[in-house]
Amino acid sequence: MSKKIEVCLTPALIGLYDIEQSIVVVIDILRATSSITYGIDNGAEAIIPVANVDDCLNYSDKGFLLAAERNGEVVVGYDFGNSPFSYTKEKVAGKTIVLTTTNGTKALHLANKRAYQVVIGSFLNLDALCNYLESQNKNVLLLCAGWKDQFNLEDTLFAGAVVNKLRKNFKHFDDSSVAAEDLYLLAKEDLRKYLHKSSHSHRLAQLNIEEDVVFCLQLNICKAIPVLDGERLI
Ligand code: 3SL
Repeated sequence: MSKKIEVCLTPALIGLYDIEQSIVVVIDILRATSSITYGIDNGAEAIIPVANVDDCLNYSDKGFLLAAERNGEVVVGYDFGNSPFSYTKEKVAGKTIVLTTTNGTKALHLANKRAYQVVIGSFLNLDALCNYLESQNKNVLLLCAGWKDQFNLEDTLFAGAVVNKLRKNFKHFDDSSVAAEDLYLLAKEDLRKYLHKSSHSHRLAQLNIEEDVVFCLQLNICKAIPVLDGERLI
């Protein structure tokens, strides 16, 4: 099979892609898919992504941790939100977390409806993810969660990093993947500096969570590749 890589630049465009036979990589670098990667790598039993804040409450009698973020902030009354620092070994090992976020969990739900398989990508697991994708005889769709259905820089940069790593083993690339790779090549010497231009960096800086951005841009500190199994990421 001559394998194809495509990049879906926002969840609003997902309907245009034929993903029944593709592995979909959901990408929300700041911060959902970075925190999910870190949590699973730190031994969380599962993370259940739900689309709405109220959906978390359906799980409130099961002894799970309930995590909810909207517009970058922890929703009042929940155990925590979307900061990677809430997904340390001490906090999540052996636990199931029910999580809802502004964009990341929404993208996961859209992908889960049709894809052959849904996995999680972040700079934290870049090499492990690329090794996995290389080893599979499947097309790949890199789905950028963006911000409220709009394009964003950080997810596109990561998509470009994946395209760049997989270039040798894949035959077909759509124009979005070529553009994402070009953007990555432009920014890769100093991703943090480049991302000072991004709207979400500004949003997070206003919330005083700059350290989360720095954390999420670390390369390959995790081996886990979270995968959706029914409603659970494991
Ligand atoms: O939208 C999301 O899924 C979040 O990652 C956004 S935030 O980084 O928590 O603001």
